[in-house]
Amino acid sequence: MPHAGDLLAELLVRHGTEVVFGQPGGQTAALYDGIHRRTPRIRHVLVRDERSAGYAADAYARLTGRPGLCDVTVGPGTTKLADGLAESYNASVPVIALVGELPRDWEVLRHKGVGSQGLDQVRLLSALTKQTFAVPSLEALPGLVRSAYRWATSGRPAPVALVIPHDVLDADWDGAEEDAAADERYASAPAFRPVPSGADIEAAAELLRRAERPAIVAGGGVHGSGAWAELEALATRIDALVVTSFSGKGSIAETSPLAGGVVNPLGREEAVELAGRADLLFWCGCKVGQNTSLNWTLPGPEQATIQLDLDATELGRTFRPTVALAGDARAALASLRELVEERRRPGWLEEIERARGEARDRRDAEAASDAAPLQPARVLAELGRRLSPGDVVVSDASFSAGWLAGWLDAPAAGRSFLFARGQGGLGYAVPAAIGAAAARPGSRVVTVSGDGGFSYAVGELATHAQLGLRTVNLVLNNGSLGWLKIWERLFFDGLRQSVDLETEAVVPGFAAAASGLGCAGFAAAQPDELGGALDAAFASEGPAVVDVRCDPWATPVHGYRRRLAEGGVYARPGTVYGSRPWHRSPDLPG
Ligand SMILES: Cc1ncc(C[n+]2csc(CCOP(=O)(O)OP(=O)(O)O)c2C)c(N)n1
Ligand SMILES: [Mg+2]
Repeated sequence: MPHAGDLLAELLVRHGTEVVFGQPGGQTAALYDGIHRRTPRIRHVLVRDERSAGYAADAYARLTGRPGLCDVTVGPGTTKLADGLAESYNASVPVIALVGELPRDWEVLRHKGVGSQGLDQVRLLSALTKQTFAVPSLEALPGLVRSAYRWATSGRPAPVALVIPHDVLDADWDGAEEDAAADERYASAPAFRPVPSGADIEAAAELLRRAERPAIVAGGGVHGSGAWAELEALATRIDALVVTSFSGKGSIAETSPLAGGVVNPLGREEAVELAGRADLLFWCGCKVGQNTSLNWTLPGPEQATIQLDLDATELGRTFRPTVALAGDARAALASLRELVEERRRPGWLEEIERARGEARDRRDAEAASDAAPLQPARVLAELGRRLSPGDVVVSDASFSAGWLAGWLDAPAAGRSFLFARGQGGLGYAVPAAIGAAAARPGSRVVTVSGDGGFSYAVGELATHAQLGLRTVNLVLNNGSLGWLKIWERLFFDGLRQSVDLETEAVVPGFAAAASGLGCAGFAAAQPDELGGALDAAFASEGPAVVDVRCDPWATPVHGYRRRLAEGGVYARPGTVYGSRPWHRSPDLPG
């Protein structure tokens, strides 16, 4: 007799889901049975930690636009999933979590504190999702699965959780065809593409016509909307600079003369410089968070702004845009392109070209370093030479994001870089690579992590090996929590408390760990060892790890570089937001 696990798996298949990432428990075994019977229409990927299931689902969703599916068992499975859901929620990524629960008649035991593994999962998950549904019965299951896809993909994409009691998932299902019906409209995000009002579009077009130094700040929403061609067409028509958030990297090919790179305190210098000089900043599918706004200093009070977001509640959050556009990026950019006449801005183009050239020269000089331990700039430049079109690059949190943003160009428009910018949690890259590989089966996936971040996720190398993934996992190993080491030194008078990850006697070796877990492992301590280690890793059939010994004081954060060069001791930074007033962006003159 088929059971609710069959019904659930069938509903997933009918919604276009082809893979689910997770770790089983007794409460969810029926789902595994349902998936097993439908393989290869749908398959299950076993990860070593539920945190990884969330990150893998997140990466899969970012690369495909379809909801990423993950499953966990009741209690400890759910608490470990929190990291992934938080990342997806804050980065607006559609994910659906299937969560095991105690049987319904054990509820009373949970409340008494004796129902094994029970906790208030709905309350916990509600803080981490746009919507959490407790499934009360088998009869309610189909409607709530359809609702999960609907909530995940319509409006602002986000994670959704379905909490399914053990007895509901084990219950017999009569196999009625109509139960498994799906609404394919919600199989990928965005389910709908709302168009901003004609008057708002015209007002935005007028600003774009008049701007002398227009700049577009492209966020993850450009990728989510698939608005690459429309963005480039508009930018090219008016000679607009295009800078991006980390999540928006690749909104435009960074080889384009209009591309300024990632604007962020650890992004590209020219992006920061040029964005500050624009007379019009057009924020496009970007939530204008702390980092992309350079600690809320962008937009400046004298800069006119257009803000475009699918989620209207984002508009005007930290400043009042001159023009606000509520709608889909692709639709809005296409309309603007139609309305705005072609106009060259030679002075602005020259400024862009000069800033790009000067910053590139400085980066090239740093990348040419022969120092040992190695400069991460050199490592990234060497990595870049080995990447092929179609490769996916996944960054861990910490400095790796800045090294990637600065020293690797997005070679073409499209999403080929993934950053954990929702939460910035360490340990994202290696698990996310599992989801990236599922989303892009033919592609090589490259991860870049620090040794601290990599340590969170070492166990997942066994998953890479078991699946035979074509991954190259680069560890920028500075023997420490480098970010915090620098922070303590600068802001706490040279402090060095709990930031070192090794002693003279004990130095973790990630190449050896990799080979112990079924991957190829390579190490480079000297500049002349680096090329060979990378070549060997790229030539590997299966997953490889390259452990590179790096300068512990190297940092991509502009402010730290300056302070380290000055060698001073600084006041504790405290918070900056409270001191920045909410302001109204002006109109352009004339
Ligand atoms: C889960 C988590 N814990 C703590 C932090 C705070 N944090 C930010 S950067 C960092 C250091 C990370 O070290 P590593 O991965 O080796 O990178 P490095 O700074 O050395 O380049 C820490 C602890 C975080 N971002 N995420
Ligand atoms: Mg480190």
